[in-house]
Amino acid sequence: MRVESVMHTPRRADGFTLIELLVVIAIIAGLAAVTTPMIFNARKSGEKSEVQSAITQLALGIDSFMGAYGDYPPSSLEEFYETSGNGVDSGIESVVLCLASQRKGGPFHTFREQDLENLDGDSIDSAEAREQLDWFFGDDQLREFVDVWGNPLIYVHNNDYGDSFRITHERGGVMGTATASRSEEFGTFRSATSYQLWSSGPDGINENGAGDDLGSWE
Ligand SMILES: [Ca+2]
Ligand SMILES: [Ca+2]
Ligand SMILES: [Ca+2]
Repeated sequence: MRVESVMHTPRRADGFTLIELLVVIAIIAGLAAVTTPMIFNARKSGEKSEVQSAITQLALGIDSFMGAYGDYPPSSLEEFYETSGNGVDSGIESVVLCLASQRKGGPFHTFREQDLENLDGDSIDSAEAREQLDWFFGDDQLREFVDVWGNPLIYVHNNDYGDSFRITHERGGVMGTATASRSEEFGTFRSATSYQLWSSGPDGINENGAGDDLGSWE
């Protein structure tokens, strides 16, 4: 009897054998390998939906501004006022101030604090612009609307399709340039009679509306 008990795998009534434990660990590791990319993809897809939704909301505000002022926000406040900060991110800075205007039925968008950042640290000193737009921020900061990846959205009025604009490329102030997006099929400008508003997408690299960029025309 003593010999027989040694031949069998020792087993406690309240525990696992080493092999059972290894099997459980292998199953858990296998499940993690399958579910981790799924969770990553779900998160990325959720972030993209959030940015696309923010673009849609801003587009509604831009259309309301158009209704009140008879034109879309300019690609740069410099077109109407003497100054426009440092000339970087001018389009989206213009959109933020125009939609924050309290004149003619504004503000035209309800901004959340986490969506706004002054990435390039500039300000506007035009008393004329402040008087005419009367934005509700109450200061002279030229804020950018940033996506969930921390990069500013890019905006161009149809008057300026074909022009090149300086943009903040990513956090930390690396500079890049942007031009209005063209249809890959026809080579014509998208939203030809209105405006373009887009995010550089999850990769944080502006591709002028191509690649993983997310645009108002989608
Ligand atoms: Ca700027
Ligand atoms: Ca700025
Ligand atoms: Ca991109």
